[in-house]
Amino acid sequence: MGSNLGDSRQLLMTAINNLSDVRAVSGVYETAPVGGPTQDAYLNLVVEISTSLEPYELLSVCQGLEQEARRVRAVRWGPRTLDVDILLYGELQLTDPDLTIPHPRMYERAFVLYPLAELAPELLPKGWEAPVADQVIERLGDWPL
Ligand code: A4P
Ligand code: MG
Repeated sequence: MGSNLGDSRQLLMTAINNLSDVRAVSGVYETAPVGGPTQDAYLNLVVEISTSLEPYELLSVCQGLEQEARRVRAVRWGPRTLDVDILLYGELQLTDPDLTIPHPRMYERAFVLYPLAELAPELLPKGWEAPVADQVIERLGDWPL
């Protein structure tokens, strides 16, 4: 999840509270914006849930949370009250513009890898050369994010 518009901390908390079966929540990271126009810093975190929803149903839930936060889409990678992306769904691999899993850009992004490493340091998504924790170690120079 990410937010850099409005009361980001509150918006993230509300989104988490509206998810079912939350298993774990990472710390909240203040991160410099990656891509897009000049914009404020983000707050980012990662949540683990257990779910019986199918991937596209889960995507709808994520988009519902964004609507609850009154997200407006103006520019790509622009500021947003709330972004809820699916990073991983078990071992599933899916390539569809509407839903690509693992998230195609998670590998390169410290703002994803740091919080993810708190919850799943040993995770090794298919195609990755090293587990999440190792990716973080390689990016220690990126701190502060
Ligand atoms: N979509 C495809 N795969 C997925 C997935 N795994 N999870 C589709 C969620 N959605 C997925 O999403 C655009 C389209 O991606 C949707 O129609 C959905 O069906 P969006 O939420 O409208 O826009 P977005 O998330 O901004 O798009 P995009 O291109 O996925 O952005 P990124 O790559 O996720 O980057 N900097 C910091 N510091 N922190 C951030 O959180 N986020 C972004 C967004 C850029 N810079 C950032 C941050
Ligand atoms: Mg998104």
